[in-house]
Amino acid sequence: MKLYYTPGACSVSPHIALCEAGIPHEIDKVDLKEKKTSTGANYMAINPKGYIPALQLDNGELLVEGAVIVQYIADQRPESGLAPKAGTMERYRLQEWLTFISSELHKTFSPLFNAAMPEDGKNIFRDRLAMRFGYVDKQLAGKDYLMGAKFCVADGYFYNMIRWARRVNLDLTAFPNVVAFEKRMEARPKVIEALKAEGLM
Ligand SMILES: N[C@@H](CCC(=O)N[C@@H](CS)C(=O)NCC(=O)O)C(=O)O
Repeated sequence: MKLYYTPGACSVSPHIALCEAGIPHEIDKVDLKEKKTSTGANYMAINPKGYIPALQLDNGELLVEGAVIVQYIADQRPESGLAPKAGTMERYRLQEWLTFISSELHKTFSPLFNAAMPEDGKNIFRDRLAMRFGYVDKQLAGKDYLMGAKFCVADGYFYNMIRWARRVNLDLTAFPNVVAFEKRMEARPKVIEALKAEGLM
C-alpha cells in the first residue's frame, strides 16, 4: 500500500493507523500547492479530488476520505482491534466518532490555516472548536481512549486534531482529559514511528 501524505496534515491519522496495524507501506509526499508527488508526478491525475490523504491499494485502486481509509486499514488486520467488527453497534460508535472528528473538528480548523481569513472570523471558529474539544473532554473522563480502554483508529484522528490545536495556539488547558489523552498518544511507539517518518519529531 502507498499513502499519499503531507507532513503534519490530516494524513497523519491514516499514517498512524498503518503503523498501529503493522501493515507494510510506502509513503509519498505530496506538495499540495503544486499538486505534485515526491517524484514530480501530477497528483491531480492520481487523485482528481486534489487533496490528501489517499491510499493506493495493492491492486492499484485508490481509496480517498480519511474516515474511510482508516476503517479499511483496520479491517485489513482485524486481530489488531483497531476497529470493532463491521455491523456491530460498536462499529457505528466508531463511525460516529470519525464523522464527528471529520465534520466538526477537521473542517472547522481549515479557516484557521487560511492566511486570508480575518482575525474576527477566525475567532468564530476558535470558539466553536473550544466547544467541541469541551465535549470530547467530558467523553474522555475515566477513559484512556475515545472508545474506552482500547486504542482505535478514531484516536489517531483525534490526536491529529490536538496537534493542529497546538499549531494554531488553541488553548487546551481547560480540557485536562484531552491533555492526558495527548500524553498517552505521544507515548505510543507506533505514533512516534509515524511522526518520525513524516519528520515531525
Ligand atoms: N474530505 C477529505 C478532506 C481532506 C483534507 O482536507 N485534506 C487537506 C489537508 S488536511 C488537503 O489536502 N487540502 C488541500 C486541498 O484541498 O487542495 C478527508 O476527510 O479526507
